[in-house]
Amino acid sequence: MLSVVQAQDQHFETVYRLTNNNDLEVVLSPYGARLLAIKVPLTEGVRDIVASPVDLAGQKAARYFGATIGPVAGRISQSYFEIDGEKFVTETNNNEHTLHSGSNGFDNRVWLAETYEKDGEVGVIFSLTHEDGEDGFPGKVQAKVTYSLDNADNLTIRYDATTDKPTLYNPTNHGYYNLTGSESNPINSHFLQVNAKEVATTNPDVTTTGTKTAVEGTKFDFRELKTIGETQLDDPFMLTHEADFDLVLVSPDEKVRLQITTDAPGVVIYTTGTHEEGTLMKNGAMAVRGAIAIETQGIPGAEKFAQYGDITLRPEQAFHSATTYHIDYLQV
Ligand code: G6D
Repeated sequence: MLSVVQAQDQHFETVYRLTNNNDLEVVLSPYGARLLAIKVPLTEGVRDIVASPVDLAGQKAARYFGATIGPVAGRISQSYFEIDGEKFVTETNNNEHTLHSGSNGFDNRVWLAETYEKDGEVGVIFSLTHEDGEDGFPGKVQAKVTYSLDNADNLTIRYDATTDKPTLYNPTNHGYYNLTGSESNPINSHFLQVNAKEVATTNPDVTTTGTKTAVEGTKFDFRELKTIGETQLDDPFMLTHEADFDLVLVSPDEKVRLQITTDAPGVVIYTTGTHEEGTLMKNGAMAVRGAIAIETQGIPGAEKFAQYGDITLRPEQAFHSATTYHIDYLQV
């Protein structure tokens, strides 16, 4: 039955459980306005496709699993940006760059939460005020992240924000997935399709160069559904938005499809490596390549390179973006 409830969880303290008429369940935390679980009701049992550390302490240690990232996702190279000729300096926390807005980013905040139910959907509205100058970002930003679940098995995340001064705003959800239901299985046999003809070219330190690389003939060519194999990704795909979905991830047994549609210009896809290996997760210890992060967003580096778009937010504007995760699953 379609419902949203606040509950106390032994591992994650306060959580919000969204359930629809098909018994699909989404679990959220106010810490980082974070996606903790998507529990898919397969015939053989419930399969949780979201990779997450086993408890809140693990989430705080690992930082980004399922979290809302912001005000600016990705790397701000050299930890500075300019707006209207004024220079702003942000925290250096990754080589000489700012990753995911620094140590005090959206993922590391406790958001206010308000549940709602309306015709055909239930959800949680997370809100946060990011004060002028906090972590180096100008403007008092009123940020909202709304998760909603409907009876057609769509989880939608909506991002809304306003500012009282020109600033940067490029949020994402840093969801990690393993559609087998256990992060101790490498994701190599998952199938992936990404409707993108180009990626933003990256440097060895994963900052972007300002150029684009055609995917044709490269490891980035996922224009047709195929297995991920040993492909390592930590790259921004530039979505074409030409098909009725932008990307899809399919489980090795083909019982679960995660079909994603977004109005964001791009998606950073990151296959985990050794630095997550061994993390104690809900469903076992993290294997190398035990999950894949899918982060719809503006193209990282846009604050430096106009050819990547514009992530400036001005007082006369309001930021709106939405990403829908449609979960298809076999119940036969
Ligand atoms: C690594 O480069 C990657 C990032 O893209 C990712 O978000 C992070 O690990 C979790 O720094």
